[in-house]
Amino acid sequence: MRPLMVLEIHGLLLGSIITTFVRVSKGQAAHNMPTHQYPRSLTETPTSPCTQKAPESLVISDADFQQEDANFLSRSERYDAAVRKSAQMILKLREYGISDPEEIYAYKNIVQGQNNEALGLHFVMFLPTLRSQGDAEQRKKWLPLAESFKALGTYAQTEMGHGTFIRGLETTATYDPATQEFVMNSPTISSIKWWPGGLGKTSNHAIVLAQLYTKGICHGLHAFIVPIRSMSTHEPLPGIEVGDIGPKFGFDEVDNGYLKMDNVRIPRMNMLMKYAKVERDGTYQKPPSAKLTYGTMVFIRSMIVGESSRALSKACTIAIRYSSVRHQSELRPGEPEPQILDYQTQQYKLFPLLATAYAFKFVGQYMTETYHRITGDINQGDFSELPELHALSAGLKAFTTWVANGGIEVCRMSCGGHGYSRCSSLPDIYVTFTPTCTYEGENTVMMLQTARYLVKSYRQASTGQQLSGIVSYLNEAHQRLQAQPVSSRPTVVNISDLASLVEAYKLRAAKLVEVAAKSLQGELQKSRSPEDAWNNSSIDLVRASDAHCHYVVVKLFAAKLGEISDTGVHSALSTLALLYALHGVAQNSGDFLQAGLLTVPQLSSVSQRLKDILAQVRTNAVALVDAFDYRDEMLNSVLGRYDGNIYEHMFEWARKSPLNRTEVHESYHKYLKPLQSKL
Ligand SMILES: Cc1cc2nc3c(=O)[nH]c(=O)nc-3n(C[C@H](O)[C@H](O)[C@H](O)COP(=O)(O)OP(=O)(O)OC[C@H]3O[C@@H](n4cnc5c(N)ncnc54)[C@H](O)[C@@H]3O)c2cc1C
Ligand SMILES: *[C@@H]1O[C@H](CO)[C@@H](O)[C@H](O)[C@H]1NC(C)=O
Ligand SMILES: *[C@@H]1O[C@H](CO)[C@@H](O)[C@H](O)[C@H]1NC(C)=O
Ligand SMILES: *[C@@H]1O[C@H](CO)[C@@H](O)[C@H](O)[C@H]1NC(C)=O
Ligand SMILES: CC(=O)N[C@H]1CO[C@H](CO)[C@@H](O)[C@@H]1O
Repeated sequence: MRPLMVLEIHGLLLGSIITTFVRVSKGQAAHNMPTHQYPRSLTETPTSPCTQKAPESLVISDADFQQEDANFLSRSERYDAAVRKSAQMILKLREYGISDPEEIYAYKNIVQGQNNEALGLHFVMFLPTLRSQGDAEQRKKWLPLAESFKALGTYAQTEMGHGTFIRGLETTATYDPATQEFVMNSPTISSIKWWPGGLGKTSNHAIVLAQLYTKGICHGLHAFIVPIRSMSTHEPLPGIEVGDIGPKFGFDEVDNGYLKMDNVRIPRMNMLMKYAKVERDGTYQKPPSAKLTYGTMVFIRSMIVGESSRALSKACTIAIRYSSVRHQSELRPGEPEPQILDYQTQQYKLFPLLATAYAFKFVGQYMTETYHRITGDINQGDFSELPELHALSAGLKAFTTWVANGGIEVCRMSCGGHGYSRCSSLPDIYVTFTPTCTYEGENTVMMLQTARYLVKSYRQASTGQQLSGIVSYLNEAHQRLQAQPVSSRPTVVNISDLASLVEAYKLRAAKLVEVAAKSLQGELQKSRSPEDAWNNSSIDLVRASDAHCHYVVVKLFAAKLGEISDTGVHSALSTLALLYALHGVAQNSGDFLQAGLLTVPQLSSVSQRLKDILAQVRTNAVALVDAFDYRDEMLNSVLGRYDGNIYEHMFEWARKSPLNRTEVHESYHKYLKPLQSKL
């Protein structure tokens, strides 16, 4: 029996049933991939009919993906290994006929583990942008080149001096009718493209965002396909200065790059012209609607929500498994050291995060489903739900990445010193995940976008307009909040009842949207301009978005419970949902108190209830992380091993450190010995 099993025999069957539930309910389409049964021994864990883990098994059993530990490689070696894996992965995708973007995304995640992929941007930005913004002729020319990886591409938007505010980008594309070419320029240092993944060394093409000038007029940002390296020799082309931006917090294996262009001429047909056009003589045609480019953005943001759940559930798996193997200190004098998971404080750190990881999993599923539904509508020419989807994806991207980002670090610290070792995998998970708070829309800016939608909806509700979709609660809440002044309103929340808690989160969101809208209104009256008023209300606006997203997450978690028929699973996940909701109340009690949704005496009941729930979750904690179903090969964490046999493997891992290659390091001879002889 595995050591972890000896300590944790509760609830293993439950774990596998939950796995089944989560897998089945996400309706994961793995139809293109051959399925394999997991080679698990019956004595270790009960098998369930649905533990068919197609992509994982494909990758893990594949000798081509076996490799040395990236922790012991230099940055250049890590980049090299990442390119090799990407190249192999492409051949495999071909072999298995995987072409659906979501399936590619899933497969990529498994191949790369905690790290990134050298050709990531080619898949998530270059190809989708060619598909969505190229006209028929351009797609005919570029897609075969990109799909055969002759054209290796990235997406170069950010500049050294300009990120969030893309209208401020300085790169220019000036049309020259004499040669029917665009002349691309990076006019200043701050205009140098900076950050794009794969730009430094990997790509030979970049989709470059630049200010379009034709006939002396600037028409704003447009996308251009710029060849940056020779397709035969991979040497940079004339006028192009391209390279790697240097080491970062993480992303060691990725060549985030810079690009400076000096009078680089590209053919007219290299401007992506599905919507806006420049004719031969330089006449400019405007795009019909700016909304059309939202699709890719929404898709990527909904994928990032899934990323939040994945990163946090990995961190929880590692920390909770480790906490049940690790024994430390004394609780009762003279008795053996308890498992650290049996300290109430340890449970308080980890179990709410476990609940959060489940919550985000369901949010991710919901986002993907919603994206598909609304994309269907958009293809039918119905854009009505787009503003809501846009606001929702922006807010939930920010909400889930912020929470997961903080949560991963809590998991790491909860593992004590060993959590700081790279063998835990926690540092890697953190540094790889944390830029999701920044890229694809900086989180604060995303929250403010969601707030704009909320305030607009609030104003519509207060003029009696009926809202639809997720914000429709603003109608109801408006009437309710109007009807009763705070002081006389009875406490609405029953802290033992999830439905009542969902209701409380809703009213808290409504209240904070109201506060933000009123603050904005107040500022408008004394401000010089709406923009100044906006700036002066932005703390309240972000709080409102945060509360709105929190409500959506609690609501989706509660709704998910309705889909569960197995009573054991239902009870376990209901407990987690209650934990998630109550923990949020405790952490934001000020809001709930202020809105009159909670009384001061109730606060101590919330604390007591939370403690009861922690003890309840303890029984199933390991099973609940097992249910996330990460194979050891995917976690790549000594602390998070399925068998719990950590100490032996930690020693084995440390021995592999390159510093141990020789018994005596050369620095001894070079510096220490001479020093000793001098003193
Ligand atoms: C690992 C990584 C990979 C990347 N990959 C790519 C890529 O492939 N291609 C690419 O083009 N770019 C890429 N980027 C760049 C990334 O998209 C930008 O960093 C991001 O858009 C944020 O812009 P910024 O860096 O200018 O931050 P800034 O906008 O300068 O943000 C700094 C601070 O200012 C605040 N702020 C900015 N505007 C506002 C506002 N309107 N209201 C309130 N506060 C505001 C922010 O909240 C933040 O706190 C990558 C970045 C990283 C870290
Ligand atoms: C609170 O909710 C619980 C669980 O749904 C229920 O058993 C209890 O009766 C409720 N209490 C009140 C006062 O409504
Ligand atoms: C914004 O708020 C600050 C601080 O409260 C205040 O000094 C300033 O006058 C406000 N600005 C505007 C334009 O209202
Ligand atoms: C935005 O608001 C803050 C706080 O009120 C103020 O200090 C700042 O000057 C404002 N920014 C601008 C650009 O006016
Ligand atoms: C003493 C010891 O275990 N040394 C090991 C240090 O690491 C190298 C690999 O980098 C091993 O080959 C040594 O055996």
